[in-house]
Amino acid sequence: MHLWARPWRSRWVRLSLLSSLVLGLLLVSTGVAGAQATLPSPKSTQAEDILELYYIVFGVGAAIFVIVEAMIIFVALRYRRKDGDELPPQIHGNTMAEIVWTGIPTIIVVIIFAISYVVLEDVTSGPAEGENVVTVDVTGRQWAWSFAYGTPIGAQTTSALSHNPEDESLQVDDPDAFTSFSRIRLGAEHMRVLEIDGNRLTVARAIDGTVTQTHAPGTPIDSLFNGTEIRQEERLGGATPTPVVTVPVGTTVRFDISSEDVIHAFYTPQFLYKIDATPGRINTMWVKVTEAGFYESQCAEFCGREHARMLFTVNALPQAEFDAWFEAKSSASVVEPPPDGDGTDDGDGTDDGDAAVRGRQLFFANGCQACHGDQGEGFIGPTLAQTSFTIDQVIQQYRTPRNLMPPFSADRVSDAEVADIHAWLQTLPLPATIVPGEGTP
Ligand code: HEC
Ligand SMILES: [Cu+2]
Repeated sequence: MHLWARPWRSRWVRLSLLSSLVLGLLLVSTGVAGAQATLPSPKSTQAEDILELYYIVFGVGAAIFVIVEAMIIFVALRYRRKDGDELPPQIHGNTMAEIVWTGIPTIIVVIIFAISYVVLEDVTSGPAEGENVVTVDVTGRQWAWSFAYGTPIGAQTTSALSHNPEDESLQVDDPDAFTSFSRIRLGAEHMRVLEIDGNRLTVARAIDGTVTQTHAPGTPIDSLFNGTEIRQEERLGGATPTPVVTVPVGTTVRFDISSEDVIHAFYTPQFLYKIDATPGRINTMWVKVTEAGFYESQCAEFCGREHARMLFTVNALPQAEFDAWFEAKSSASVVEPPPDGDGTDDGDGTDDGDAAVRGRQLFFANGCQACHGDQGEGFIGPTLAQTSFTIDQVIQQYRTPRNLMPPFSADRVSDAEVADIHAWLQTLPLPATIVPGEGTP
């Protein structure tokens, strides 16, 4: 009997009906995911190129799919077996057909390769010679991001600094441009000035996980400042303080991305590509943003317990607003030298200046600034400047943190050192926006 008379009788017809139903449901379910189901709209020139490439590849794929499916359906219907059909002639090997079906895909692959290569070059090669660039140093760590910016300090090295991280002495042409504890950048390497002796600086190298590089005499020096801002955002189903990186619209931004601990990934959906933050090396991402706005972003590499909370936001400002922001931020973050520890005491028999100097060094040596900010202003952790916690409460927080903060045992930070850090925190100015904690004033 003819197959099409009672199609549901056929096992194959029933099977294909069932599978189309399942496939259809799957397809519909992708729509439920909302924004995740479609591509984000591109907000950088690089992202526009990437999207174009995506559409080309998708178009080629879709055309091949349609042609192949149409041919299969046509052949299946037109040449389906009819009652009384004999076995058709069997063909073995056809040189022409083989050349065609090898040649066409090869040509398609070569074309897609060539277009991809051009786009890749475009996206990764940075701006033309002499074009203005804003460099942002991005540091990922469990589980936060921080963003540093540099301003030329007008000084340069007059001696070389070798690749060896033990090499910590550096001669400069203008020592007056530095204060002890200035944070500087040579090439892409971060350092902190520990001591100034005539023209010689003693530095702590490779902070923020930056790779140690070689610096020839004549290397220009930038003064670095922490440009991370905090914004209260409705994400993860609640209000979350999220670190913000500020960039200009229309000027190429160079993100130098690194990590202090494990591998993270810097990902802004509207840029349409992501770059790993790898400890011990710097990966660069070029972006020329096309439209002002806040772009919600996140770590895109599973990096531990709080990975899902490792959010950040790109704040793209029109050039003039960015310049004003940069100006204000860089001058506000000139770090005043700490009390000099000259032996004066305020009546309690201790030299508070001295304690504050040590406290500040300990604060940075233990990486507290990563979560609490260079000036204890607060970031992923609460504002610590002028904390109303007693020393005992602070010690308790260090040994057994209430929540996210990693514990610091007594052999890492002794009770006496906690007291020094506490003394320094009391000397700090209160920031304009307080990140709340239990001991914030
Ligand atoms: C990984 C991020 C991180 C690091 C590193 C970190 N903290 Fe914290 N800190 C936090 C968070 C988050 C809190 C809020 C309470 C909690 O999660 O335990 C906090 C709370 C505190 C508090 C209590 C403040 C309050 O008002 O509630 C003090 C004091 C403090 N930290 C000091 C330090 C010091 C000093 C260091 C360096 C030795 C340090 N923290 C390192 C994240 C961090
Ligand atoms: Cu991460």
